[in-house]
Amino acid sequence: MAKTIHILNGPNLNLLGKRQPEVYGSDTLAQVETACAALGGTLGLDTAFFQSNHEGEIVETVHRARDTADGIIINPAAYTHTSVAILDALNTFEGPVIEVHISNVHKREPFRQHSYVSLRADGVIAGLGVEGYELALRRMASLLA
Ligand code: CA2
Repeated sequence: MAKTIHILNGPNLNLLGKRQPEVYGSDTLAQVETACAALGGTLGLDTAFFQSNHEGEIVETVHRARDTADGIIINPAAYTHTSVAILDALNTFEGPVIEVHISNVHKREPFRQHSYVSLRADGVIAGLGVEGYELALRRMASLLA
């Protein structure tokens, strides 16, 4: 049976492609979702894509993933740098977790250089644009093979 990967996106990523293209590129989140679904198909992975501007909703999505997902790819956006709640939720998930950032957070403001989620993530991709989601999916395929 195909494995299922949940791809979770945090606050403001619904604006991807519509604002700040110099930082985040010009692809929309809907285009990223379509590209991930297409690549997932070739890798034998089902993908389920989520975005929320609310911390508690992301926590609850991780809880649901405990029973429905084999792996999680997460771009927690600003909650990366603030959310012990999302870290705690991810710590209850048993499969692989890959953290993705579109921008190179290490080249940006000091507050972006700490990630609570990295304390749980099995891998982190930053600064490779939206391609980072597809690279994370390829890594998931190897991890779950
Ligand atoms: O580089 C990333 O992917 C980030 O997770 C994006 C977050 C930021 O807070 C993190 O430090 C790094 C911001 C997401 C906001 O997304 C927007 C996209 C387009 C226009 C405006 C905001």
